[in-house]
Amino acid sequence: MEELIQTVFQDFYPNKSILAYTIIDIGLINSTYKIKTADADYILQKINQTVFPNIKALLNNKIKTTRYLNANGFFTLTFIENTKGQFYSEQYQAIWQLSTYIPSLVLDRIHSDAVASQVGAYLAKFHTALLNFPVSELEYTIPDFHNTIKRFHDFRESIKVASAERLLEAKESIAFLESNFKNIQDVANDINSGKIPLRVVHNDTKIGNMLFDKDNNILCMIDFDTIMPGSIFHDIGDALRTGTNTATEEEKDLSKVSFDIEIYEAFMKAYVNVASSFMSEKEAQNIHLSLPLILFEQACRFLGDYLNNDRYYATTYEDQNLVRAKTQIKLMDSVQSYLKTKKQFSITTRH
Ligand code: GN1
Ligand code: MG
Repeated sequence: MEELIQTVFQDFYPNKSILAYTIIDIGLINSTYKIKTADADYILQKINQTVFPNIKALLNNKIKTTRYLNANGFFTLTFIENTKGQFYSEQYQAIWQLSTYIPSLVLDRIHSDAVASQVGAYLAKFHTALLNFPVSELEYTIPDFHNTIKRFHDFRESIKVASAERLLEAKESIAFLESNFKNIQDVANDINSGKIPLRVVHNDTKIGNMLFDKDNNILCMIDFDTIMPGSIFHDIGDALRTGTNTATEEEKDLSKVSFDIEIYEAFMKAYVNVASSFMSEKEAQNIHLSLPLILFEQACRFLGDYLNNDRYYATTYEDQNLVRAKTQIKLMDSVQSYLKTKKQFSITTRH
């Protein structure tokens, strides 16, 4: 392993030697290493080419958007070129990327209203910073990534091929998804038809993809693998999916999974406060559906993968994808009960 990391790193910095490296195992898709050298630290990442077969598109999107943000004074990741002037290295039949390490902390959920407000405002500023970036310059690294309708149909297909044991284990979760599709169907169709506008969005805004300083101030978002045209609802929903859960998506004890209303309201207020300057009427009217939409979609993905015998997400034990699906379903159920009783935010768009 050490030799492998050294060889790859030398494609970028032939004259630097690695003092130490550690594996960062929080993502479910790529393999990530933190590298220490005498004068600086780096993040080396091996891209999962099964999930991202179109590496050229992925690199195009990441490099263009991070450069654009940096050029406009919006602090973000910086990718490093190798000695051939490429932003990646091909070694050991894999594609590797190197970026500068940002000293920071990673949280798995939001613990206070103050952090919720910060994350909400940050996300709206991130969207604002990309408003003038031409959507047409981005490619679809994973087609239909947040096409919730298709995710639901794929989940239904997985029911047909699942083993009898797994079907039985997943019975209640399957029934929940079947009967709740109607609640998110309209907003999902409005996204697909373009009634809700396509913008440049991150598409993987779980709290674990945000870096904080020691005082819990957000520094930047990481993991630009899925930056693509999409809806702001995808980013809002994914940040809230992880941010408002009192447990993590991995929690086996469902009694610990509940919806933190205060975190939700603080986040939304701060997001809307910044984003009302650009949101369309249709976005303003439907923003409250962001969270149930993404919870539903994520539950379809986890449960579908469970029924497909865990082909997509990394797992370390049997039934892990079922556990993940159940946390999403429990949270969606609570969110829907809350939304029924709650008067929606009244948002005046300012343009
Ligand atoms: C994956 O890239 P990573 O591991 O942060 C997934 C997301 C899911 C998330 C669930 C490319 O995120 O869409 O929301 O797992 N990324 C991809 O934890 O499928
Ligand atoms: Mg990701």
